[in-house]
Amino acid sequence: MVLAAHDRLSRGSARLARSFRSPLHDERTAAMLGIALGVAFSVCFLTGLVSHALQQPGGWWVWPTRPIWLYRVTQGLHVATGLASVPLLLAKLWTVYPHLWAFPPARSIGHGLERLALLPLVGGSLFMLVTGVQNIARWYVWPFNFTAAHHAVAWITMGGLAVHVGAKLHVTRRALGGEALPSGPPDDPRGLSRRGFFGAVAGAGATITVATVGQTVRPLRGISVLAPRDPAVGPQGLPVNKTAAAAGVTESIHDPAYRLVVDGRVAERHAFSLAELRALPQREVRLPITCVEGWSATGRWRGIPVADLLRLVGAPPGATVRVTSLQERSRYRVSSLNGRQATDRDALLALELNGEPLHPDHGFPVRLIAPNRPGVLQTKWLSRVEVR
Ligand code: HEM
Ligand code: HEM
Ligand SMILES: Nc1nc2c(c(=O)[nH]1)N[C@H]1C(S)=C(S)[C@@H](COP(=O)(O)O)O[C@H]1N2
Ligand SMILES: [Mo]
Repeated sequence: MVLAAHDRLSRGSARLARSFRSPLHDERTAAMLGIALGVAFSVCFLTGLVSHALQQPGGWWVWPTRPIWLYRVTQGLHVATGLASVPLLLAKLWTVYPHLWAFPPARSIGHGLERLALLPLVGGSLFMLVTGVQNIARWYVWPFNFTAAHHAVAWITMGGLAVHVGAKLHVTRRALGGEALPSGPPDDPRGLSRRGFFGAVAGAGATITVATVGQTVRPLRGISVLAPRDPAVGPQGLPVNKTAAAAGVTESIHDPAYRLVVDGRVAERHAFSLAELRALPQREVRLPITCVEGWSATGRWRGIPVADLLRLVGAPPGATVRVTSLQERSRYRVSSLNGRQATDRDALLALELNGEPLHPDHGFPVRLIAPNRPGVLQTKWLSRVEVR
């Protein structure tokens, strides 16, 4: 009886395979979409790891302060490539789904392991794209920490991908090489051709890109109708993720007793009033805010170079700096500058944006702005600068 059932399933699966005769389900299509996905996921993985490393404290990480636009490019690429992967992944899964019902499920132990690796690969890929899209749409519906889960599953997915590439290398070579494909029934002339299918997938990818990339490529903002952010919309012409009201600082930032405390390894502890800060020599720089969520926008910032302040308070050479916000509870209330970042001329304690005192939502009275860093590290509403 078991044998009879086995026989029926085998025949059923063979019949299913025969019913997918279109070239859209063949190995050449699967291999070409696979390579495109492999490249896209590698770009996402590497740029994601960069973004992760930049947010870890510790001086071991050597990331330059220049060019000032480097992180803007890597994170913009992360989100744009991830979004363009959505049609690629759907097309790939549609192409190979007849394989998923193959029976017997494993022809050998090796084949079984290869198929088991599809679980983290397919599940992980879907999870990465879904959580990524939810994150940039700021739709925080999960009970777990988004970033941590997105990061952990990235490793799992890439592990599955490595096994998959190893297992499919031979078929990929055969499918893309000059060798004749195993003879099959002729293409159905009524169906979509492979070229037409790739055209549709590429068109969907291009449409998604153009419809969203304007959140970081400003000239395209007019046509980026699906972008979560318009880089020109917000107080003083710049977007805001966390407003002063949402951060609970509307009163403390206007307190007449406000002081910016500078302490730590300094000759003497200082407490500057806003008027005293304004009286110090100022510098103006053009720098982007680059949100980890993929939007970015350039502003004209004016304030006190961190390096000047360090000299003024007698900090030792090579000192690192930790800034703290008036905001009481947030993952983003503190951030650090290593020695290289703290001595860059363009790292400012900014008091003005685009020619006006900072808007409360942009960090009034003082915020940090420094070149080539994730937006989450550009701390707003500063209360303390600690020299370490
Ligand atoms: C996110 C990335 C990827 C996903 C989710 C994915 C998913 C799948 C799935 C579910 C199958 C069907 C199961 C099977 O045939 O064993 C498959 C088959 C295949 N994949 Fe991938 N794949 C990815 C990347 C790649 C890459 C990078 C390559 C090329 C090096 C590739 C080449 C192939 C080939 C040649 C097949 C067999 C097609 C056939 O036998 O007709 N895939 N893929
Ligand atoms: C639509 C697709 C994707 C979108 C929209 C997206 C979006 C994001 C965002 C917004 C972050 C920053 C999170 C934060 O710091 O708060 C991020 C981080 C990251 N992403 Fe993606 N992502 C996508 C796909 C992928 C893929 C395919 C991979 C790898 C296979 C990947 C790997 C990572 C990694 C490793 C991080 C760093 C996490 C950390 O800082 O700990 N992402 N992604
Ligand atoms: N104290 C504090 N600073 C913060 C944040 C925050 O939530 N709290 N958000 C950060 C994030 S995620 C970004 S992208 C930038 C955005 O700066 P903007 O609102 O001036 O554009 O501020 C950063 N500074
Ligand atoms: Mo951000």
